[in-house]
Amino acid sequence: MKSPLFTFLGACFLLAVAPFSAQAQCAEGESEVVVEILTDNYPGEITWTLTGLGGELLSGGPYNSTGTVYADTVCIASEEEFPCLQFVINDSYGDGICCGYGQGAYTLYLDGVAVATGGDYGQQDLVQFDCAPGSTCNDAIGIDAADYGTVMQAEDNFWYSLTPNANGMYEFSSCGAECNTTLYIYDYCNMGNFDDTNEGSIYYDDNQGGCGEAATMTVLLEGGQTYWVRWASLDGSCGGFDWSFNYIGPPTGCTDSGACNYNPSAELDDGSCIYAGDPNCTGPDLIVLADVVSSSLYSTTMNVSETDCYIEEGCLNGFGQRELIRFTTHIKNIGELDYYIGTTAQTNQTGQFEWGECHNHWHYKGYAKYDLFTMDGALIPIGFKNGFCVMDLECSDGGSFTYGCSNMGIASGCGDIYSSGLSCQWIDVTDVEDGQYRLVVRVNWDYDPDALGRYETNTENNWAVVC
Ligand SMILES: [Ca+2]
Ligand SMILES: [Ca+2]
Ligand SMILES: [Ca+2]
Repeated sequence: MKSPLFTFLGACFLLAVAPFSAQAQCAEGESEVVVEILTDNYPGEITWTLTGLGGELLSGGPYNSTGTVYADTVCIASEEEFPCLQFVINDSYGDGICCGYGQGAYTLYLDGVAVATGGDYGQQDLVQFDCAPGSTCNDAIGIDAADYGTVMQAEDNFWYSLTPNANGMYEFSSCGAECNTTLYIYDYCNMGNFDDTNEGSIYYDDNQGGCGEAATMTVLLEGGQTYWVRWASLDGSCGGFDWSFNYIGPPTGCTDSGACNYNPSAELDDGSCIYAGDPNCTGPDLIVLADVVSSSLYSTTMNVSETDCYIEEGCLNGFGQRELIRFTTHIKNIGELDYYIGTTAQTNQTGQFEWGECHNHWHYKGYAKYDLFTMDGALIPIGFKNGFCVMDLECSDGGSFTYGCSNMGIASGCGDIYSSGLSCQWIDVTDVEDGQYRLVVRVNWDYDPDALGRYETNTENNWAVVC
C-alpha cells in the first residue's frame, strides 16, 4: 500500500488536474474500483472488505492515523455488465466514523466516478454497487411525479427511489396484477438490514391492503425525504408486473387541536372534528389478538456473535447458540380514536424513543412486553420489552393507513403486526428449563395515554396469554 500521506497528496493532484487518469492503472476493458477512507479520531475501530466475483477483492483497516485519507485500488475484469460488488464497513465501537469524533467518511469510486459515500453509520454499513439497475436500493431506479400512473416492472423484486415534492398521501397499488405481490417502503438504504420480512421498512403490505394477494397502500410521505420503494413477488408467481402510484392529496383529518380526534399530521381539515360530549369522543382501545400468538408459536435456535446488536438492544440474554420461542404479535385499535405517538423529532424530548442499531430506526419504548411465567405464576427473568415502530399494517376494520415508522401510531380501525420472522419477535429461553409455562404478551401495559393525552377506553383487554 502507498503511504497515507502520498495517497492524500496524490488524490488531490488527480482531482485537480486529471480526474480520470487513475484509470490508466487498469488494463483495457477492466474497471477500476477505489475505496477511499478518511479516518476520524478513532481509526483503530475501522475495518472493511470489498467482495464480488466470488471472492474478496480488497480489505482494509484498522488504521493508525486520524484525519487521514487511505485509498486502495483494484482492477476488475468481468464478463458481466453488472458484476455487483459489495462493500461492508464495520466500526468496532458501534458509532461509525462520523460525526461525533471527527469527520470521517468512506467514498467508493467506479472508473473515477464517486458511486457511494457515507460514514454516519453505527456498527456496520453495507453498499452494493455496479449492480443491475433496480436490483438493490443502492442502484434503485429513480421515480418522481412524471411517473404517476402505471409503472411497468420488467422483473420480480425491483427497487425504486422517490423524493416527493410535498407532504401528502401517496397511493401505491398492484391491484390489477393478479398475482401475489409485496410492497416495502424504507426511509434509508442498507441492504444488510433488509430481508423479505418487513424488517427495517417504514410501511409494508403483503395481503392486508384489500386486493387479495396483490399489495396496495396509501401512505403519508414527507416532502424532501428520500424513500426506497421495493416491489416483489416472493413466490415467483408474477415475473414482471404492473403497478401504479399517484399523489392523492395533502394529509386530511381533524386539524383543530381542541377537538378530541385532533390529528397533528393532517394539513387539510376534512370536517371530521368531534368535541367533548360527542358519543364517539372516547379514546383509543388497543387489544392483543391471543389466537394469533398461539397459532404462530414455534421454537427455533440462532447462532449469535458476541458483538451482535441484538444483545445490546436487549433482544437476547447472551451469545452463542440461543434457543428462541418465536411468535407473531397482532395489536389492533378497536377504539373510536387513533392511538397517536408521533415523530421522533416531536417527542424525543420525553425519552419515549430509543435508537435501534439493528434496524437503524427509532423505537417506541414501553409499548409491548413479553413475559414468561411458571404455571403457578412466578415470573421467569427473561422478560423483553419490544421496541418496534408502531404503525398501521392493516386496516381491516375500516380505518385508513395513517402511521408508519417515521410518524408512529395506530389509527382507529387499523392494526399492527409483528410477524414471527422479524428480529426480536421472540423470547430467549436458552436458560429456561424444559416444562410448561405461560407466555404473556401485553400492549401498553403501563396504560400510558397517547402523545395527545388520550387514554384507552378499556385496559382489561391489553394482554394475551398462551401456554
Ligand atoms: Ca467509531
Ligand atoms: Ca401479497
Ligand atoms: Ca385496550
